[in-house]
Amino acid sequence: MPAERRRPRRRLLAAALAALLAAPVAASDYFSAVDLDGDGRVSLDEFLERMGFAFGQMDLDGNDVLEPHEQHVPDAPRITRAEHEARFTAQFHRQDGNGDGYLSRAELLAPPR
Ligand SMILES: [Ca+2]
Ligand SMILES: [Ca+2]
Repeated sequence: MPAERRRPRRRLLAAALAALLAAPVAASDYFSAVDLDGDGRVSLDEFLERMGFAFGQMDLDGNDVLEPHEQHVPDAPRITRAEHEARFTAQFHRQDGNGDGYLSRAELLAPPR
């Protein structure tokens, strides 16, 4: 593995983003991080942008596939970027409780459906 792949800073960033996706961290910060234009609601584009950014940070070799070691889960199935987007598109619509095409703060922070 080339040396630049092992830079601790990059590993820490990937781990931090993995934690961000997995854990109910500081809720207001998470909402603000996803609501990129700050209009108080999260569009599908914003949601996918944020999740795509996390994908890019975890995809250490940049091949648009997350291998198990890149997901920090030994038995995780490989995930392509397209599968990742499809998964989060589906989750967006499940979270959109009132079906208006945007996630409110409450909808975004609700337990995953
Ligand atoms: Ca927004
Ligand atoms: Ca909504």
